[in-house]
Amino acid sequence: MAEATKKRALITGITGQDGGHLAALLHEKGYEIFAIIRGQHNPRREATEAEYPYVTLIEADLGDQSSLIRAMQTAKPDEVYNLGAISHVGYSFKDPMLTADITGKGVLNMLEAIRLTDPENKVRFYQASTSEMYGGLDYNRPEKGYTEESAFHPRSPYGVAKLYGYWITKNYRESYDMFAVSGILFNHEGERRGVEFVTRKITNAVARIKLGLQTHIELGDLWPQRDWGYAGDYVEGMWLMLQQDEPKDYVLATGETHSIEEFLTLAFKEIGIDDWKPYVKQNPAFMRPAEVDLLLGDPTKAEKELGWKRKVDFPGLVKLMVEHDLAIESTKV
Ligand code: NAP
Ligand code: F7E
Repeated sequence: MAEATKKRALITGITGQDGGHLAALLHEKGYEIFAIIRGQHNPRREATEAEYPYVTLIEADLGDQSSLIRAMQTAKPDEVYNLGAISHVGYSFKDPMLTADITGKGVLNMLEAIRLTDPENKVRFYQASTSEMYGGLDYNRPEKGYTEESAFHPRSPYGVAKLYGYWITKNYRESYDMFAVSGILFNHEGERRGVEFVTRKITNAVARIKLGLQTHIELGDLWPQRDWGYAGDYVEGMWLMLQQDEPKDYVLATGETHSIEEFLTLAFKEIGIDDWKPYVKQNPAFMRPAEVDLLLGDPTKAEKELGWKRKVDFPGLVKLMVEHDLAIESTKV
């Protein structure tokens, strides 16, 4: 892309999993990339600067609207991707107020910052909405999976806060004619996933068990089922949503669902262990006051209208994560 026509993007959540994948994708596409980073000494700053040297970091916080206005004035973006959030469902029960402030009201702070700095209404806005808004209960679950039309029933302070973010995004689209959309994304994982999430916790432990660095893993409930895809595929879908003629919301999912037990089976097989049970202990500390039993998404609309389709399947996802963690952990032996 020629320098003069370079598109500009502002990302929130650059230090997280999706922020990293998205920055890499937008860089490949020739964007000039800006991202907000919070805190006076963010422990992930150095690694972020090393991995994404082409990203300009701006100090700002989703809880501080004036800092978001300044970030908009500095970045002058064509597109804003709001990926920042308190994103851990279990943690949201421990800090529900912070979750409401950042995951919920943070979306409004960002939308207002855009409105105040973009009088011509040109900026396109992506909101990281989530399958956690559906809640995974039997009564509202269509057989082929949740769609953009399904009813919501969030089961955690995180899900409730995200539902606010979803509705305020829709409201700004309808009220102010903003190009503001939600991607309703089902779980997506990969080598950049935080170890506090169950897939990476498992693949990291499996690698360490193989290398003799750990004897077992402690987990909560093993029966919940998730529609797990690869994060690299999902950021492509986010970008596609902002390239359309019309602002619309889309579900991104694989259309398959698997239990944590199935994930354990495949992950342990990667290191030659057929029976994972002796290596797994259940610990109630990792159970939640209310659980989301089963998530399954129907990505038909995104496939038809965006031409989006996930490339990595479930066994491929587990394999790439275990291989990545074996490579990282083997440097510690
Ligand atoms: P993640 O790895 O947990 O990253 C969350 C990001 O939010 C981090 O960069 C974090 O920065 C930032 N953040 C937290 N508090 C903030 C604040 N007050 N101000 C500014 N930034 C703040 O999450 P992810 O997996 O990449 O997910 C990206 C987004 O998609 C999130 O909104 C998540 O809720 C949503 N989502 C994720 C999935 C999934 O399966 N991954 C599915 C659906 C929706 P610090 O380093 O400063 O903490
Ligand atoms: O839990 C169970 C846990 O924390 C998955 C976020 O990105 O995806 C993610 O939310 C399942 C749950 O992801 C442990 O109870 C058992 O049933 O990996 P998770 P999540 O809650 O599905 C959605 C779509 C988002 O939007 C969120 O931001 O695994 N589980 N034992 C455990 N979970 C964790 N974390 N740790 C355990 O030890």
